[in-house]
Amino acid sequence: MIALGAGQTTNTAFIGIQANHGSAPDPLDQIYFNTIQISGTAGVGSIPSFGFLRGDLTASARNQTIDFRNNLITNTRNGGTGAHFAIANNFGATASNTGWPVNASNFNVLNADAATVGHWNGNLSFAGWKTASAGDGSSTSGIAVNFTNPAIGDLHLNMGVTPTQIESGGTPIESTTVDFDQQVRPGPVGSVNGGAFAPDIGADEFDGTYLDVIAPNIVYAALPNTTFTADRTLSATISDFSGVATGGVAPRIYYRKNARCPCSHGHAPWPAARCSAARGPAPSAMPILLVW
Ligand SMILES: [Ca+2]
Ligand SMILES: [Ca+2]
Repeated sequence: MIALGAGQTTNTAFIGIQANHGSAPDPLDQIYFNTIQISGTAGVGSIPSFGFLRGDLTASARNQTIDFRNNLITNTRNGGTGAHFAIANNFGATASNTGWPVNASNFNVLNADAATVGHWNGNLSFAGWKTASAGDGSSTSGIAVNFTNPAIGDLHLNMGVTPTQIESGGTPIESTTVDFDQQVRPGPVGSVNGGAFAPDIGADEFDGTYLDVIAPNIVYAALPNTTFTADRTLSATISDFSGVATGGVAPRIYYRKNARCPCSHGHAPWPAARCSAARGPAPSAMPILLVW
């Protein structure tokens, strides 16, 4: 947990984590599961601040290899004329993808002003950052984060049961099996709010409520046209990051038969059929068996 800048009005380059070293060959920086908050208001001056920066703030680029995952950054600093970034690649130098391959950064929370989420040869929005860095496709930005007591650097999460992408939003990393509190990842043990199936983002594994923003994957072969009127079967495989429901809330398909109208103009509605529980290795991959 890294908390910088609270109550600091000076014109200072607050940097949560800075990868500014170099050697030959360039090293690999593996940066996982950090919670970083940069806050406060600069009274004057143009010096920027960063949650994470690769570079040394000179015109010489640093190009060590970056592996930056499962980090939670909130940069709320303001004031002065400098920008305040969540993440940056070589501020003040020409940035490149040398040492920053596709998805070098991913599964992070990158909170900062919407116009300065990232810096890669210019100030970038979250969308711009993802394009420039060719990464962070599974990251998020601009989400609510409530810490227990940020004024004293206690960045444990205090989210109640409000659904959040922080819960189970990380990706497993074999070398890191516990959190800041030595609680098991994914977890913690005794979680009751429906998450804990993947690591949480940041330093604090917590019992949050998962916010499902990733659509399920549905694979099926479309039925060909036919003149036969016998019952037909459609099989589908459905998978979802958070699992697939079974029983009374299992997926169902709506279908049309005998030219029923898919509208509400007094015609019979589309009938529906629920997937057959008999065929599936639910919940991760459950075929649908439909008969009509
Ligand atoms: Ca959790
Ligand atoms: Ca914890």
